[in-house]
Amino acid sequence: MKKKECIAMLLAGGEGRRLSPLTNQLAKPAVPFGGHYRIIDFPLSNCANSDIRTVGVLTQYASESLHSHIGGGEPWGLAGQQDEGVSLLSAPTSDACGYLGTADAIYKNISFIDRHDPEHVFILSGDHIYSMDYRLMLAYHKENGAEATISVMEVPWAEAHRFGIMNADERGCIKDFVEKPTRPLSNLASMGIYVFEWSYLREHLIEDANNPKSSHDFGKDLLPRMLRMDGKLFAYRFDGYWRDVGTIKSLWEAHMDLLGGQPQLDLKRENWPMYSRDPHVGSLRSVFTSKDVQESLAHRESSVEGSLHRSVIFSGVQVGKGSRINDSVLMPNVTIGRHVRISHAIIGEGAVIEDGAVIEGHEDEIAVVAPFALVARQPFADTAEEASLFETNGAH
Ligand code: ADQ
Ligand code: ADP
Repeated sequence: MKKKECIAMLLAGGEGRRLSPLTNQLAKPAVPFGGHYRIIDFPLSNCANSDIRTVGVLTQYASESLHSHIGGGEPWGLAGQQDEGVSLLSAPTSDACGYLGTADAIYKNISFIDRHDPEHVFILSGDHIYSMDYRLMLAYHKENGAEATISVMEVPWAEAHRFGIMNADERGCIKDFVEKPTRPLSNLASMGIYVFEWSYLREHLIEDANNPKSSHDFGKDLLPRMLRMDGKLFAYRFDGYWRDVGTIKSLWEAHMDLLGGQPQLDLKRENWPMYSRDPHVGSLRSVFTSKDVQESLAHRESSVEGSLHRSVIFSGVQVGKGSRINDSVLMPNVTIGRHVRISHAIIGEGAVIEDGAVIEGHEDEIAVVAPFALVARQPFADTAEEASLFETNGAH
């Protein structure tokens, strides 16, 4: 096999407990997003658009949900030649512990990477919503002669403790890095997107695997170790849209970012097509104002007889007469009866909401209905508070 400039390894095995109940039976990267897509479509489309044609997808938790979505990678144009395309790399079943951490997942696939003999390897995460041209990051990495480059952005200080946080000098050279610090010393956050010189990463993966004290995680173990050993690590500043949608609130917010006349997140960028399992062109209608539908995005294969305001509707959804859906996300095949009121909520795939039911969250506490749950009308719920109580008990 001829030497490749770079390949990508896409980490998609995390359990996504904070997205529960949406992830009760789905891997986080397989959670539906944006009326037509699943979260993993974002990094896969980025690979296709950045001309990275060899992608290993590391799956573990609920791996079938990802395997059936990705298949051979044809929809992303990543099926190609024999040494190209998407390879699904599950934790070996012979190994009872599976992948012990993100670094261990890559360590256990060293032979896969070696077969492609790349100069550089991208390590990507399967649960981020963003469009990024990885070629620009690779060019920056090469210009600096870096051994590792981490994609970064400034995050609000209040959020900094959720990320890997670093300091870099004016040239971008990283001086220190702490994973999820309780008291962050900067707000320059790792986006969990890395490119490494393969021979350098390989050496560190092997040493990490032999360290019984390590938790085998990129952020907790590998990156701090590389810095201790004077590695040449650089920060690549990204200034586009990027969201880690690891929580219900952030998943809801990212959906709201799709709405309005000039959405923060535009899925229809001319030179950056989004791909998914089913063909997508023209599958979504964005409606800014009509009598009953305002600032919403709805799949063409959905039927809405009630009213929508600032909501995202996936395929197969039905909304009955007299129902009002505000600031909400209705995932595929949700059925909503008549005279239902839903606001600030995410309704999981296949759920059924019966006539007259009320599901009301608010901005600080988004209501969630589990996939395939049945929510009946609450017999005595006269106030929104009682209704949301019922919702919490009945549908989680
Ligand atoms: P986290 O988001 O907490 O922090 P983590 O839970 O390690 O990262 O998940 C990273 C990716 O790896 C996810 O896509 C997840 O699905 C996958 N993954 C987790 N465990 C896995 C396993 N055993 N096998 C395969 N895949 C697995 C990371 C960085 C931070 C950075 C944030 C940005 O560690 O430094 O700030 O991402 O979101
Ligand atoms: P046009 O853009 O000419 O109206 P399309 O069928 O391409 O025709 O799109 C119809 C609407 O659907 C557009 O207004 C656009 O906002 C939305 N849309 C189309 N494709 C996508 C997509 N991939 N992601 C999000 N929205 C899309």
